[in-house]
Amino acid sequence: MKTEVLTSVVVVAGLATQAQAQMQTQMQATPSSAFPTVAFAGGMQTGEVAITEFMKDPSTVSDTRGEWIEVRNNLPHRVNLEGWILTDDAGNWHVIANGGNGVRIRPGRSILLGASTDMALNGGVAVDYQWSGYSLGNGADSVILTRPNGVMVDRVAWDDGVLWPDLPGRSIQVRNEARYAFLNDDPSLWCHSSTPLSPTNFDTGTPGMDNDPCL
Ligand SMILES: [Ca+2]
Ligand SMILES: [Ca+2]
Ligand SMILES: [Ca+2]
Repeated sequence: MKTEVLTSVVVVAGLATQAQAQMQTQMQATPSSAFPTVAFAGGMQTGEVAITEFMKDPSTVSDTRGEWIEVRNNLPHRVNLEGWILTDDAGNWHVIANGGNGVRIRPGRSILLGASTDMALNGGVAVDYQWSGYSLGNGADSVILTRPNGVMVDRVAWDDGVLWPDLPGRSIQVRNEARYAFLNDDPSLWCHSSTPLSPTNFDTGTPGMDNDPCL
């Protein structure tokens, strides 16, 4: 895992801002046994799970049915999100709960958290977990994933199309080589997806799969 992280950081360094170059130095200085915990503008992000794609503004279905977030397990073992908290900078929050049955992600894989698990209503997307009382703003907003003890695992905060991709009907996805909690703070490492969600839904996204290349 450690090797994979560092390799990815080196790959991305070619795209990097000065801040990322500094981050790379911090990463390499991280003790070998610990998963790297990095301080960034939004605070510490432990990064064992990372937000890798989100659909904030679906066109084919309503936002209340078609929003979703792709989250990836960057650890070499399974992670259970039950009890973790989805929140944002505006104070909205939702505790991930599944009656004690778990909301698990296999190592190196992703699951979708979203507004609806009903594929007949949500545009045909295989959402694994349905939130309530939570939504993704079409303007500036953020997604923050925290552990039950309040430790921030990842945070992604987007603007209203100034630095961030902002087209309706198209998911926003981080470069595959940058799918880590600290790198995904940089809007220049995100782009729109290009793959239609289904033969009948021309909104785009790569839910649960590697992201489309950023051209
Ligand atoms: Ca929305
Ligand atoms: Ca982040
Ligand atoms: Ca994806």
